[in-house]
Amino acid sequence: MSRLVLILGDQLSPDMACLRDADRARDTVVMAEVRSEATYAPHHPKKIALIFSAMRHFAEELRGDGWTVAYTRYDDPENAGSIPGELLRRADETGATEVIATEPGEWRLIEAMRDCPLEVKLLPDDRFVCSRKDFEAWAEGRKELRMEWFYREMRRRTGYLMKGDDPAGGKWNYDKLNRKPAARDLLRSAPMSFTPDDITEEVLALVQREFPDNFGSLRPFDFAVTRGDARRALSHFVRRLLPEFGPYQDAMLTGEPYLNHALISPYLNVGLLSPQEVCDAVQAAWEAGEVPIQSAEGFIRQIIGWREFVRGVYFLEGPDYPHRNALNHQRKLPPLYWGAETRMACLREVVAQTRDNAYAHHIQRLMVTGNFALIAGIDPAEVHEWYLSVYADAFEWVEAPNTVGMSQFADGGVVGSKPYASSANYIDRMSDYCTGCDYFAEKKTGKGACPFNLLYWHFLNRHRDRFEKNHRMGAIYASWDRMDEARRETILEEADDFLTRMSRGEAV
Ligand code: FAD
Ligand code: DLZ
Ligand code: SF4
Repeated sequence: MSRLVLILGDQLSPDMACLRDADRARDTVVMAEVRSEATYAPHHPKKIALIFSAMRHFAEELRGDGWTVAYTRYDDPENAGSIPGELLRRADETGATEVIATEPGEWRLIEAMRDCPLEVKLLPDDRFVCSRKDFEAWAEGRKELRMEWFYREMRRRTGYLMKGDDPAGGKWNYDKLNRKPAARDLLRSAPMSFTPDDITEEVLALVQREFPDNFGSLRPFDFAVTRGDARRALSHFVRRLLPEFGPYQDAMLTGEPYLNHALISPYLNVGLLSPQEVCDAVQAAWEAGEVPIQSAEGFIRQIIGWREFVRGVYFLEGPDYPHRNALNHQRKLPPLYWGAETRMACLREVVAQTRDNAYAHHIQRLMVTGNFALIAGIDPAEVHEWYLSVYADAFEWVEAPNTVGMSQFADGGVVGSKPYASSANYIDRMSDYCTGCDYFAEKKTGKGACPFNLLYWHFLNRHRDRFEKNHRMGAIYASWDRMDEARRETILEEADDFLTRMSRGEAV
């Protein structure tokens, strides 16, 4: 009896577990562009185009490898509109009763697969360095889950940047060397960009027609949509940008969305690149003396450390994780996140880049949009939906721990030991945003005071009970207490006034 083999839009790897388990002579691969996946969040048009185009290219590749592929396009009149619906339709057509699938990266879809009336065999997704089972074993009995310890274990396990049992260069982590602001450099390469082929042009027309109101610019569209092109993007990054990645990974510059970043997360997350091939390329460049240790280490840590760690946390914590709200933040996400006018230059710049490119780098996401939402007390569910929608690399297993956990502290401290809350000081040091702003980074109160300065103390004051005992935050509360009372009152009143005006819909 023939079986159905499900490939989702973020499972575009030739070595998927479900393909290894299937028989290309008699089984049918099912791929479907469906309404339920395209609308569970108001995805950026570039994200939908990337996924649909990469799916269509991958289906062609599978056919070339001898697979029978039943592919449903978004505008097919027979389209059932959901993944289980499409499986049922294809089961009727082929007579198959059994489905082989690889576990989806989102609880919502895992549950939908479990409820599917067909017999579904769900295989573990083994495209990661650390399996779900291994992460559970690592986490077992630990009072706190800290990325740094997990990362060291992954270094030992994979052997990346190791000299025997010791870290190459003598240190596990070179972050202290990696915090330089960037200067403008006309010679810095941009990430590699790709001209749409006929398949992509057809998808772009479809996305334009079907999703005209989604936030974000569809064109220019220059993402890679095949493995070959994603690999070209990776080697371009390793040769041209990685050597200076380390020192400048936290820097932000107006009009320069990418700096030394790789722009490979969309390719990794849909399956066009594997974490191992990315790390192998970095290791090889380091061994050849083309990349200094602080850049190689800074980058490999993101892949085998953070990326694997957040996935482990997402599955360990369970389906309620994305809905947590440990700080009980209830304020609505202000329209400035969807492009409405704001006087804050940093937010204006990061939101505009996000709208244009479906991309912002880590520090922009964490210390500008994330930091502001945290200190302004925005409902983390709304923040989560925004991040899940607007970035081309956003899939819940990786987005939710970064947003709900790292950035909003809504998980109560599972991902991070302290909240990423900061005043204007950090943004002013690491970027040039403040020079073009209506507010003044160095002004703490009064006309023109930067809202980050006001909201920072407002946040700390509101959550004193929770954070004052945190050993990494005691000194901050001590400096708050040293301020004279009138000044503290002024800060809190001005912060309240700002929040009221923002919630009223004023352009702040
Ligand atoms: P580089 O800076 O060049 O880093 C290299 C790679 O390391 C990335 O491609 C990515 O695969 C990995 N990486 C780095 N940091 C992380 C991290 N914290 N978690 C997981 N992987 C990491 N990343 C996503 O892939 N999808 C998301 O939906 C996502 N949402 C985020 C939301 C918030 C609030 C924050 C603070 C971070 C989020 N990140 C997310 C992590 C990080 O911002 C992106 O992975 C990174 O910006 C991708 O750009 P790049 O490929 O140029 O990365
Ligand atoms: C994100 C996405 C979108 C926009 N569209 C589809 C689709 O039409 N068909 C599909 O198979 N997958 C799509 N995806 C990716 C899924 O949402 C993703 O597999 C789950 O969120 C699990 O990570
Ligand atoms: Fe952002 Fe404040 Fe700097 Fe303006 S002054 S760019 S609001 S940090």
